[in-house]
Amino acid sequence: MNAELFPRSRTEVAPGAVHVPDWLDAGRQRELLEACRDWSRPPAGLRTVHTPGGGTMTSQQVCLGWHWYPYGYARTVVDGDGAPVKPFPEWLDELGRRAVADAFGGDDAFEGEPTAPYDIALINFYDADARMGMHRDSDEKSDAPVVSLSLGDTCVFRFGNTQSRTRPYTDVELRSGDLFVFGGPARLAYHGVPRVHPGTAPEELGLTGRLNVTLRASGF
Ligand SMILES: O=C(O)CCC(=O)C(=O)O
Repeated sequence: MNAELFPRSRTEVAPGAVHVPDWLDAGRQRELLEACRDWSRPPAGLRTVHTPGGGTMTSQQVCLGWHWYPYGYARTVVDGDGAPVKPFPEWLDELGRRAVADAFGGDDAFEGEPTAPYDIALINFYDADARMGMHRDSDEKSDAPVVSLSLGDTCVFRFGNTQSRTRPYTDVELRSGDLFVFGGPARLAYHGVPRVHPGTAPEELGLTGRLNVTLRASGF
């Protein structure tokens, strides 16, 4: 039995930032995982990202639509094998728009969002030791909300403020199938993943580790 003593519900973590637990059912999670496995294969597959300051990101990444590198976007994997970035499928745009509608449904401040189609996906894979430091998603021109989907292991997702990497922030537990959307006044908030809880993925999913898919609109 998997019943929660205190069922999780939609929560507005900050103005414009919404957590929707269990947004993807088990079947949809499996489909998205299979797609992530395909996208991870070379060419333009899963890669380790190095920052200009000499750092190495502990999560591994693959991109669709536009290739993100620190700190910009390109049409080819300029910091990897040089291959053209994989195409962004239309169904991911539909998924992104549905996610925004479900997260902000009935919220007048988000009436009409997003203004641009989703055309970028960043897929991050976290093993047990991987983390992501506090950062802002600020390399896009569009201010359409960022849509984040989680698969596999549970993580601590730290959602902060637009001014600094430090407090105030809120730690949210993101589990497999959860949706997190941030737009409007929260679009440029600092956020990160300080911790992954290994071995917490749903057994039937068949994933060791955590995958996060963020959908963004480039506005390019
Ligand atoms: O893994 C996550 O939940 C966050 C990913 C993230 O912050 C990013 O892709 O910019």
